Amino acid sequence: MSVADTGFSVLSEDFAAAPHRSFARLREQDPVHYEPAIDSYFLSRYEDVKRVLTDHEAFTTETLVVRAEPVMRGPVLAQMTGAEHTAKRRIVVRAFTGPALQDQIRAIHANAAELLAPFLARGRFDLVNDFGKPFAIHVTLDVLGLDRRDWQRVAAWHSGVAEFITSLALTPERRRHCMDCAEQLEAYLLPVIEQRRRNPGDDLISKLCTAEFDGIAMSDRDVIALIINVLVASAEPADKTLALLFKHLIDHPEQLAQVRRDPDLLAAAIAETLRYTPPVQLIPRQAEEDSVFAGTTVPAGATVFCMIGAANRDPGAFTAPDTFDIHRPDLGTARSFTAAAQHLSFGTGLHQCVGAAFARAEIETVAAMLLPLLDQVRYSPGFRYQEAGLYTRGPLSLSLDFTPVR
Ligand code: 2IO
Repeated sequence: MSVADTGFSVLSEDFAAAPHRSFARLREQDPVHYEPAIDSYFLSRYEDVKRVLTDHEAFTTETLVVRAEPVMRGPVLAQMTGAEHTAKRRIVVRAFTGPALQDQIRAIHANAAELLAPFLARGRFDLVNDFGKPFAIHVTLDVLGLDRRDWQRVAAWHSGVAEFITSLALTPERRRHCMDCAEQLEAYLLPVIEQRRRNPGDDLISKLCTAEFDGIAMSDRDVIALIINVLVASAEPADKTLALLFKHLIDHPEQLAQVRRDPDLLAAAIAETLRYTPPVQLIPRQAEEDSVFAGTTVPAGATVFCMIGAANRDPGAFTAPDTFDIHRPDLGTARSFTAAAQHLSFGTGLHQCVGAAFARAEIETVAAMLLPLLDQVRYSPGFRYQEAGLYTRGPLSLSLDFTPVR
């Protein structure tokens, strides 16, 4: 079925208000949805999405040349293949696992404590804007080894870069704004890179500057692209995931009580939040050959968007998929942050998220710290819940009241 048949569009206000309401209809009646205004196909079935993300011959990340490279200022990990991909991916994985991750957990703690302090005695804060967004940027700056005092500038440049990557259509004015942000971010990073090449520390930028591939150090352009890659991938989904976790727990008081009693359940609550409401809703690929899905041909050269939110709610993959349940037997919590994850919120295949273990540690650490402090946590009086975003999606704000800490 096409747009002409149903009038349905992924670009409509209706869909933007609550995408999950259309997921079942898309999977059942329009599983290869074509969107003429942006000449792209939207796949919503679990098996189809999984096929696109694991058939690296038929579906490539070539789409990132236009969807990301202009603002990343060079190639990101997801664009690479073969030996270069293996080597550079390993450098980044090493910076987000093992002993490096232990250092990061300390930084996560310190940042969370500092940012939360001013709100504790007030008994009210906006988990997205007062806390989550600055927290995500602060943690990312620490990981990269950038100056935390620059956080507001970096946050502003980051939103421009993220807007470029996560927009399905951009006006020339917005595109110019995003490019300006990317250019300013690049100008800010260049002298830092020069300094780290001379005097490396143990931060990620230094590791990128000193690493060799084929006996040759990476160029400034390559280092910049990987820094912006890490910046966007770490900062953009973090506040959304944290706020969605708290929203779901507040909306399911019995599950909140269970997590409070047994913080070991937090990992399951985070995994279920990622499955139920993935902060990254779309993953783009380019079809390299004609491919048939459910009887419909996606032509070679087409842009294909994998609808992660719809795939994660496919009844073929999860029982009672529209129910938030941290105890669901088909979740597989331990696997949920690895290559064996059943949900597709970190993607799957060769380019599966390198930061999955870091993401879990980040959200688990901050949630474990927040829960005991936010006694009687509830929505503030008059608060109206709103989500935004088709590509990355999360609460615009989450104003919470709790018993003031004295
Ligand atoms: C940054 C979209 C938040 C990635 C992207 C150009 C590449 C890649 C992703 C995720 C999440 C961001 N794509 N991370 O979907 O590195």
